[in-house]
Amino acid sequence: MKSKRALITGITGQDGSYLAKFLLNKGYTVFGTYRRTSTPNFWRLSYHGISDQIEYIPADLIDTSSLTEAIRISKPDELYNLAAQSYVGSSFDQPLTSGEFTGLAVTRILESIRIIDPGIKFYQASSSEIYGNSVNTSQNEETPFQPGSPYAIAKLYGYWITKMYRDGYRMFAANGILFNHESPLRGLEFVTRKITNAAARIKLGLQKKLILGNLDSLRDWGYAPEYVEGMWKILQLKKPEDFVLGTNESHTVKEFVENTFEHLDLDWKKYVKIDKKFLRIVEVNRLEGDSSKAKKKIKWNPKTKFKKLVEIMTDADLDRWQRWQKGEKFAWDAPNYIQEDKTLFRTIK
Ligand code: NAP
Ligand code: F7E
Repeated sequence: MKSKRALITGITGQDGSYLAKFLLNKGYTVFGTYRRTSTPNFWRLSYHGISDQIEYIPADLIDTSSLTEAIRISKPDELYNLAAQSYVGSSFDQPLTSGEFTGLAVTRILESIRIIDPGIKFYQASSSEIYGNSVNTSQNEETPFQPGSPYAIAKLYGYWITKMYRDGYRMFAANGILFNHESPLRGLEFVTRKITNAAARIKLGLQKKLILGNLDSLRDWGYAPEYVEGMWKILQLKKPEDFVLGTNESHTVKEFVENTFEHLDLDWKKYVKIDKKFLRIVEVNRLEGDSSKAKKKIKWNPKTKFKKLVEIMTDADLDRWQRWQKGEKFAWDAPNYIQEDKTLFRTIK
């Protein structure tokens, strides 16, 4: 039987790399777009040991012809649109490119699919951020949206345009409304990895303190490899539908800090400081994903609980810094990362 073909935008990111690995294991031919950067950033694909199994296509979300060309060359059965400016914090600093990459680019891809081959199945990486400060304690597919950041507003545009192409052009276009999902491959600016990376360094005497913003916000944190399986399951249905993927549990940032430091036998209160520069212009206080629909219709049921997730991430960062101390060379992001507390972010006046 001919192997299926998948095109992943954002293959160099956390989810892109896990999804590529998952699809390769299923026998897919995997194509991935990457954008030109001054320094190579394929470390996640190297981590999985799959960098030589991908067919790479250069493309940028602002460049329509490059996206069209990617679809024309790869002739995918399934297209997973994971590329985006994905950091909520940066969307306040760069609201316009966030709108371009995270919002308008979805239409660029959908239009290219419509013109080249409307039979391609399309997955849109939507986000729990579109719920914003919801009055509901947990959110499902019926919960009203009230996005609070340029990122969330752009994602909501992406959500609606995906639905519009599904309804209007009868295309297989589906939104996965994913709640936070993390892993040792998470970007260093996101709070979970910022905490586990800093705590590992503190444990080894490489860092003295960890500076954070709002410790009270509640998030529903799951384990990324389980979420990419959910993306695939959404595209295996006969008819396109939108799904919430989350763990149905929420925890505060403070709990994440406590669990991480406790796992390393450290007293977090000695090391964690608060600086208002890390407070969001608009904060989303509580998100918790009710994924009953996904459980029922696509048999998606995340197994990794909060405490286990903290341990996986903390152990991975500790291990990497220990290997680094021994002079081992391996593909990794942390040694080249900037000191975030020296960055002048846009702040609340
Ligand atoms: P990520 O690690 O930040 O990866 C984002 C990817 O997008 C990277 O490959 C990045 O390329 C690419 N990209 C950014 N701007 C681009 C541009 N202008 N042209 C081409 N590629 C561009 O994000 P992630 O955590 O894997 O998330 C994947 C998707 O799911 C994103 O759309 C995100 O918004 C969404 N999402 C994530 C979560 C979560 O908790 N992880 C939850 C809900 C939704 P570079 O490597 O070159 O930067
Ligand atoms: O913030 C608080 C911050 O940046 C989580 C993305 O994948 O999930 C992610 O968005 C919480 C917020 O993720 C710091 O204020 C405190 O309340 O890790 P985060 P996010 O904004 O939830 C959604 C679903 C996505 O779609 C996004 O793509 O942590 N927080 N102190 C901090 N956050 C950061 N980054 N840094 C701090 O120092």
